[in-house]
Amino acid sequence: MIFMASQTPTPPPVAPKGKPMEDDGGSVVAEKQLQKTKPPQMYQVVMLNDDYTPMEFVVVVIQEFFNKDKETATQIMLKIHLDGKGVCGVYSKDVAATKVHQVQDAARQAGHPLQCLSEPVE
Ligand code: TYC
Repeated sequence: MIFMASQTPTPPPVAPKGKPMEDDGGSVVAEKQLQKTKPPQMYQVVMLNDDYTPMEFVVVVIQEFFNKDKETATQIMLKIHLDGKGVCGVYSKDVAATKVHQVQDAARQAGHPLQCLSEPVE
């Protein structure tokens, strides 16, 4: 048996995103876009000052593991030396944790007490 549609279906009207839409009956349809994803929490790697780790070692560590040039690494090291701590870089949680381990492994191997940690960025 063959059925034939008497009318071709018309697609429903589409409202511009976020704007209310008037239908034929004059009623208002509100369309709300729910935010489903937020950007991932980022983590800053903070290095701590101590009285024993040589300045040059800290500069090299910052250059090597945080991809800074010598001038920038020196400025970060001096900030840590003067303020007690400083941010070396901001990363995803896993990458920040890896950087902390890399720094601490290098410091222990060289016999220095250098400490660093990662913390969520505000
Ligand atoms: N305070 C150290 C010194 O005078 C240098 C230093 C800087 C150590 C930064 C650690 O995270 C640090 N030799």
